[in-house]
Amino acid sequence: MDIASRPSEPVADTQLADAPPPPAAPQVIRREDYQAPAWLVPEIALDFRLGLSATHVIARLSVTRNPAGNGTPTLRLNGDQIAALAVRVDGEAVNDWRMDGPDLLIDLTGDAHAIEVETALNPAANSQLMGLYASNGMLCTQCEAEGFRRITFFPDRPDVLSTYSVRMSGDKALFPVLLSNGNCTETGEGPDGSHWAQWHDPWPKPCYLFALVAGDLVANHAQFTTMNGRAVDLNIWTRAEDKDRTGHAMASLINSMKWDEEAFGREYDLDLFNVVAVSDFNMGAMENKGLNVFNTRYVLADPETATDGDYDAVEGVIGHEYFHNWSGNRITCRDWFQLSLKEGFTVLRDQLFSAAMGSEAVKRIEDVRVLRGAQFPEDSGPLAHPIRPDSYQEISNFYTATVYNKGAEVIRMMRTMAGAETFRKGTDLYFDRHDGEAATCEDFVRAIEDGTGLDLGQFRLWYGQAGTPQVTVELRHEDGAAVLELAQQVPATPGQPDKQPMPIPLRLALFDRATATHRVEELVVLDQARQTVRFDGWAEPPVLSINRGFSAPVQIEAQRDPADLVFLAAHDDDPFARYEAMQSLVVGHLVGIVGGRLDAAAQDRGRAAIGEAFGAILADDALDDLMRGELMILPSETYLAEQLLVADPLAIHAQREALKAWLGREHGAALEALHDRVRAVPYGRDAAARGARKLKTQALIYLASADAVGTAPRARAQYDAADNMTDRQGALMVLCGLDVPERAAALDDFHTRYAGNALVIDKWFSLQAGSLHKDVLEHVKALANHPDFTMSNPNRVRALYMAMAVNPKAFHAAGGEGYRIIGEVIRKLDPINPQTAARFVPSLGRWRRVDAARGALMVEELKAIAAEPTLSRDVREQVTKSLG
Ligand code: 0A1
Ligand code: ZN
Repeated sequence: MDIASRPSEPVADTQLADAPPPPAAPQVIRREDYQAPAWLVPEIALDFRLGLSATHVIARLSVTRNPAGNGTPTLRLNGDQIAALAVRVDGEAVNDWRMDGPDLLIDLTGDAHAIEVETALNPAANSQLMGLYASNGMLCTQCEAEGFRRITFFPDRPDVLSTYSVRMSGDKALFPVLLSNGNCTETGEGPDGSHWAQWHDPWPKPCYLFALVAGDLVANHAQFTTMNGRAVDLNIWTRAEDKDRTGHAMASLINSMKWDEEAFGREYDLDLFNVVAVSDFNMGAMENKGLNVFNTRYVLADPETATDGDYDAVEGVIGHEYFHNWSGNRITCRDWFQLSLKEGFTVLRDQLFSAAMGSEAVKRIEDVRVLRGAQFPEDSGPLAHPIRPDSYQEISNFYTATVYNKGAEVIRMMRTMAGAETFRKGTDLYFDRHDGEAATCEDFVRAIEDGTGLDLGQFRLWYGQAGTPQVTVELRHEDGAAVLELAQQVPATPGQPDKQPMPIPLRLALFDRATATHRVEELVVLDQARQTVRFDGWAEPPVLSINRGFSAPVQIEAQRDPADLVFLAAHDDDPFARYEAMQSLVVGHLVGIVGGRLDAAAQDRGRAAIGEAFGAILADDALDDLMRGELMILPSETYLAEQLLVADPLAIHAQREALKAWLGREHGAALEALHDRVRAVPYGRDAAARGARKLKTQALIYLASADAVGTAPRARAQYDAADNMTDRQGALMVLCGLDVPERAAALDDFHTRYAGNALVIDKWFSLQAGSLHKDVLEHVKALANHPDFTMSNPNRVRALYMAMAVNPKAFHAAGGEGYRIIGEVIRKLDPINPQTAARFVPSLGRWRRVDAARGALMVEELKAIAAEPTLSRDVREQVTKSLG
C-alpha cells in the first residue's frame, strides 16, 4: 500500500527546545467577517476501526469548488489535536500538504477532487468529551460546535453540508451495538470476533450533527406512525440495568413527534430515530441527525429515583432535541453567530410543548424563573452579549441563557404580536423557504415578517442589543381617566454604551377594585423612549396589571401600593400576573429592608401585607395545588440581588430567611394542616398528585424555617414514608439545612439506599452543597475527598460545585473561602475539561455587584486563574472578560 505519511507536528513539539512562547493574543472571530466557504464537501465516507484507546479513521471527502467562494485553490481542513497519518488526493498519496497551526492545507488544481485523510485517536484519553470519547465502556461522539475536527480534518463550519456514509468495525463483545446517523444499510461479521455496520444518512448535514455510538447497549423499542402514515422505529438505548427507567422518555418522544405535527406541521423524515444515554456529557443532550445523544440525566426516570422536576426535565429535553430535527437540522445555521436561530426557536418550541403537556400557567412561571435566575444576571454582567453575538473567542462559551432563553423570549414576542395562528403562517414560510439551507437570524425574521405581515424593522434591535430593558410604569388618575406613562431604557453593556428604544409588547389589564374584574385588556407596544396611553371611563382609579404572561423579557419598575399587589395576588385572572404580584410584594419588602429604605413601621406594614397574601394563597379553594405551590415560592436570592446595584448577599439571605421563618410561624397551623392534607394523597403522575407533592415540601420548608427542632421529625417522617423521589429528596433537602440529629442519619440512609445509582448519588452531593446548613463549606470540602467524587464526570462536578456556586450562603461566605474553592475547581478542571471549567467563571465575574470587600476577593481569584501559565481558550476568554 502506497501510503504517504509523515510525522505529526503538534505545536508543542516544535517549541520544546525554545523558551516558552509569549501567550498568543486571543484570536477573535467576528460576525462581520463571514465569508462563504471556498470549498464544499457534497459527500463524505467515514471508516472507523474502533477501539477504546485506539481508533483509526479514514475520511474520504469529495470536494468541489464553491462558485460563491473566493476562488482560492487552497483547501483548508480544520483539525484540533489530531495528526494526519496519510493524505491522498484523487487516489494518489501526496506530500505537499502543510499544517497551519492545527489545520491541514492542500493546494488543489481542479474544481473537484477526492481527498482521503487518515487519523488515529485515543478515545479513552479524551477527557474534554469533545470529538470521539469513551464513557462507561462505550464509545460516543460530541461534535457541536467544533468537535468533528478532533476526529478528522474537515471544513468544520455549519454551512458545509454533506451526505454521510459511515462504516465502523470493532470487537463484537465490547461493541455489540454500532450506531450512526440515518439508516443502517448493511452489517456483517469480521475476523477475530469483530463485526461491522454500514450507515447512510440521506439528509445532507453539517459535521456538527455527525454522531457515532458503539457499545453494549439495549433498546427500549417503540413505533410511531407519522401524519402521512409512515412507520418510524424508535429506540432509546441504555445500559441493560437502566432500560426499565426509559418509559417516560419514550412517552415524551412519542408526544413530541405528535405535537410537532399538530403545532408546527412538522413530520419526522427518517425511518429510524435513536436516542442514546451516556453518563459523561458536557451538556444536556445533542440533536445529531437521527441519533440523539443524551446525558443520562435527561433520559432516565422512574418514581423511585426521579423527582417531578426530573420528569419535566426529561420531557422538555427529549422534546427540545426532537424539535431540532426541523429547527436546527433541516434548517441549520450559516455560522455560529446565528446559534439562536436554532436554539432560541427550539427552546420556544420545547416550552410550548411542555406547556401543552401540563399546566401552561405553571410552565410559564417556571420559564420566567429560569430567565430571571440565569439570564438577567448574564445581561447585567461583564459577559453580557446580544442573542446574536458580534464576536467570540471560543464558541462553547456562547451556549448561554441569553442565546437560548432570551432567544426564545424574543421569538415569543413576535408570536405574541402576531397572534399564535398568524405566527404559524410565518414559521410555515420559514420552514418552506429555507429547508435544506444554512440560514441566518435575518432569514428567520424576514420569513416571519412575510408570513405574518408584521413590520419587524425596529424589532430587529432585539437581536443586536444586549441588556435587559428597564421599563418604568406610572399610572395616574385624572379627569375620569387612567393615564399610563411608560418609559424604557436599555442599559449599557460591554461594547455597547448607547442603545436605541426597542419595541416592547406589554400585555396589560385594568381592574375595577369593586368587582375585582378587568374592563380593559390589551397589548400595548412600547416602541419609544416614552409613551403615554390614556384609558377613559374610569371614575375610580383602577388597579394595573402589566406585562401579563411576561409578554416581554424586561424589568418593570413601578411604585406599587402593597395593597394593590395584595389585590392582584388574590384576584388577577392571569396566573403569571398573580404570581408576579406576590413576587413584587416580597421583592419590594426585602429589597427595601436590605437597601435601608424602609423604616420599622413600613417594614411591619410590608410584612403584614405579605402575610395576608400568603394566607389567602393557602386558603384559596379555587387554586389547584401546583399553582398554589408556585405562589408560595419566594423570589430567589439571585433575583433579589439583581434588583440592587451593589448587594450584600448575606444580608439578602438573612432577610429572606427571616421572612420565611416569620411566615412559617404566622401560618404554622395552616401549613401543618396543609402538610397533613397533601401527605395523604397517593402517588400518581397526574396534576393533583404532583401538586400535592410540591406542597408537601413547600410546607416543610416554611415549618422548618420557623422551628427546626420541632419540624425535623415531620421531615424525617416524610423521608421514611416516601414512595417516590420527590418526597424523599424534598424531605432530605429540608433536613440537610438543619443542625439536627436527623440530618446525618437521613443522609447516610440515602447514600446507602442508592449506592451505585450515579444520578441519585449526584443528588446526594448537590443537596449538601446547596444546603442552608451553617457548615456547608466544611461539608463541601469533605465531599471533595469522598470516594464517590471525581473530577472526570461533569454531572458529579456540577452536583458538588455548581450547587455550591449558586448557593449564596456558601459561595459568598465571609473570608472568601467559597471563591477560593471555585477558583481552584476552575484551575484543576481546566486541563481535564475546559468547557465545563469555563462554566464556573461567570459566578466569580459578578464581583462588581457585591460589596467592595467581597468584590476584591473575587477579583483576586480571577487574577489567580489568569496567571496560570496554560489556560484553555474557554476559560481564558471568560476570565479576561470578567476582569475587563
Ligand atoms: N445543541 C445542543 C446543545 C449542545 C451544545 C454543545 C454541546 O457540546 C458539548 C453539547 C450539546 C442542544 O441545544 O441541545
Ligand atoms: Zn438546542
